[in-house]
Amino acid sequence: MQVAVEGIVETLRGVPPARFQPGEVCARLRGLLLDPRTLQPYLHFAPRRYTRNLIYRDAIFELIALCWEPHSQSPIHNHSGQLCWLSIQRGALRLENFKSLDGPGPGDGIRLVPNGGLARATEGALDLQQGENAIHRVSNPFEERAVSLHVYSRPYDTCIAYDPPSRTARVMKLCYHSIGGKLVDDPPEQLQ
Ligand code: 2CO
Ligand code: FE2
Repeated sequence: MQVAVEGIVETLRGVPPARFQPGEVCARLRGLLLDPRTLQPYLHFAPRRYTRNLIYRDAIFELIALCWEPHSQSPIHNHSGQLCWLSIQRGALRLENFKSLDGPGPGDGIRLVPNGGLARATEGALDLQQGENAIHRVSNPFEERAVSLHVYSRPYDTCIAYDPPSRTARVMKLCYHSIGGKLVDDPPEQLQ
């Protein structure tokens, strides 16, 4: 069954803050397919990169639609101390998890090793990042555009981005490409 974007916002707002935890939220997102007509206002693509489009935010969670052009990718980054649910709504994405041998950083001399994932996750797939050491990269190495819906609790304005060749881990600011369906005046450039 397809659900309107407004419906999932209301569903998530109805979760008591203390129960905004993996089990409760996974139960609401598992198998979720949004009505594409209601998602459309939040879909803004940009050449060669992914965009972050804010649908809803309060003190407990934010709901974001990410739009992935073919051959775009996120940096390798963390979700430390935060819960991150990712639900694929269109197309396919590669999900790669990593583990740091040297703590989360930021800093130098940080070695990462692969820690599982999915080479090709498709429509309806649900992923959860949790724990102090959640580090991952999401990419669209395929030939079709992809859209994913993300729930972050709590909302998240910075993360740590990792560069394995130089073993560095740096704080990175996260920006929205659109808010409530409206493009921001100065869309961010920093995402790959
Ligand atoms: N966390 C990244 C971001 O919000 C996207 S990868 O999926 O969690 O830009
Ligand atoms: Fe992420």
